[in-house]
Amino acid sequence: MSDAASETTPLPKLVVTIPAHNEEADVAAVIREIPRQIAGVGKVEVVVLDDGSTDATVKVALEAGADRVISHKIQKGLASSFRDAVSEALSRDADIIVNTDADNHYDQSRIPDLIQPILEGQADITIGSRNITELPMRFINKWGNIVGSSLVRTLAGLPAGIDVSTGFRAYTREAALGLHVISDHTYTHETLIAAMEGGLTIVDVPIPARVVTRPSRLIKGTTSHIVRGLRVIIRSYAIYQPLRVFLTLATVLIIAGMVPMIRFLVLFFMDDGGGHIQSLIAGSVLLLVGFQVLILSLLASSIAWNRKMIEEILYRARRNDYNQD
Ligand SMILES: Nc1nc2c(ncn2[C@@H]2O[C@H](COP(=O)(O)OP(=O)(O)OP(=O)(O)O)[C@@H](O)[C@H]2O)c(=O)[nH]1
Ligand SMILES: [Mg+2]
Repeated sequence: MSDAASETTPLPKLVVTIPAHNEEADVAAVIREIPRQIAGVGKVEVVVLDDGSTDATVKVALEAGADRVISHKIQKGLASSFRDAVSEALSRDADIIVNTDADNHYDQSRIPDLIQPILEGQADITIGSRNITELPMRFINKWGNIVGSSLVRTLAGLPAGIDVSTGFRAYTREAALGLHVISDHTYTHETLIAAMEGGLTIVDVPIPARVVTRPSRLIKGTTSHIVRGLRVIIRSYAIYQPLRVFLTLATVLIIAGMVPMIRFLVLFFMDDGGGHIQSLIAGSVLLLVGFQVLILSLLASSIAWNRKMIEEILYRARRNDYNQD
């Protein structure tokens, strides 16, 4: 690049965000491992989102060199912290945002690899996919991840192999401006479904993760984790792909209703109209419910159109807010 060109186009700024809830033992190592000089990047800053920690997370993070620590007085949850992290990074003029966890699970020295496709203009979002099948993770974490990942991948049409629940990701400023997380538990699945719907380019960057032995801050119990995970996935689909979800359901119900109905009609005409009232009832109920779901799919899709317009307005409002100097 010529001198004149480098003067006119400053190198992008990277802000690394770290959500943390009671992470005094590991957060310092994470912060220290973040490279502060990266080829192709002008400046690197670190922002920690302390979510009502009751230990020394804040003090330890500041001592380890965090540029800013934002504290929630009470624990608001990971998704809410992620929203605040993105806002803070945008208002610090980040061109690229990397999110990582505070438990030393991810290898921060690989951040340059994670952001490379973004620097090259090849990606809007990159996903640092872990070596899930080889990692000795908690049973529920591992299988929840494998099942949840393949479910979300297939339904959303994500590239094969992407680790849907990894916290190690990078976003361009534009992608971050368009992210609106609604869930309160976790943001990982929802952001990917929304990004695919928005036509963003998601690139997979396989980066092996380390084994973590400390108890999860996120998973309180197996059942509650499964229920919450399923709720997030179902809700995301109902919100982002309503026509697909409700039309599929309506088709299944209508087909299931037509089988007993046809049986009833055939027997009605062959036997001169006697009996088979059960088939008539079952068929009618299924068909009725099926057609109601069909109407619901139209309603849901018009609500989705509204949501898209609201998101467009939100995106423009945020762009105006954050891009002002
Ligand atoms: N802000 C905030 N951060 C949280 C909360 N719960 C967990 N975290 C942080 O989110 C990150 C992920 O939490 P973990 O406890 O590592 O979750 P995990 O069960 O190990 O899940 P994986 O790391 O994806 O395998 C860590 O940096 C936590 O400190 C929360 O309620 N609020
Ligand atoms: Mg973890």
